[in-house]
Amino acid sequence: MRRAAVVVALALVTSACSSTFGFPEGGTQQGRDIRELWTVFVLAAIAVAGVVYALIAWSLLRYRRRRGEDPDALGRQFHANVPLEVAYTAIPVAIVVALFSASLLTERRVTALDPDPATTVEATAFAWGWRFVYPEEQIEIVSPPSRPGEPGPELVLPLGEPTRVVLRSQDVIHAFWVPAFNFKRDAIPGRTTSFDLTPTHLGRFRGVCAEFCGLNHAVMTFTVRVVEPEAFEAWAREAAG
Ligand SMILES: [Cu+2]
Repeated sequence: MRRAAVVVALALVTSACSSTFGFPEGGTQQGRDIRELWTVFVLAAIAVAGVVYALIAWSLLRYRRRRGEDPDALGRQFHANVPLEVAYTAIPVAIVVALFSASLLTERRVTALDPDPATTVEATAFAWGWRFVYPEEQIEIVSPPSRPGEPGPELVLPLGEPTRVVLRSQDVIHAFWVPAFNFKRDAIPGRTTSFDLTPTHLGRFRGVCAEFCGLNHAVMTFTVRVVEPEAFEAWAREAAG
């Protein structure tokens, strides 16, 4: 029985450590960073829940009314317990400070701009599509007319290298969202915002507009294709020509 419990506990702990707790793994360095922060939060939540449930169970069992006891009797009454009160104030505050600091550090890393990105894409959102311009490579990719089933334009990124995305909107508020990258950024008319994407996985990833922007919002999609850096060079030469 005890051995079975140990096996179950070990299985839970090891699966928890390798699990992403339902969060997408993150197809970029920045996305992974966010997922790791999520993992820290879930582990902290599990630890807090474990302590709370254990205390509830202990209180229920330890202070239950036993047979033959006076049903109206009160337990031992006391006023103030300074060490206990300090502990149950200081520990949650320390947890909040630690999680806040972890969030702040992650946010700084995720939003940091590489001083020397491998390439730059000027992404412009409009109702209802996207224009991706690579100024260095002299490439322009524009949405085909958006409609259901139309896959939208393709953004090509080199693997393992930071690509600077300079995001703008031409008309109303849109949002650049690639669910597999754990990343979303609003495109607000009159404002320019920049972020870096450093892909860690080859493949195609679905991108969508994540801010309701009118009739064809739902079909305002795009695809991100991550290729090896050499394949990116080859693609860029061909696309420019
Ligand atoms: Cu939209």
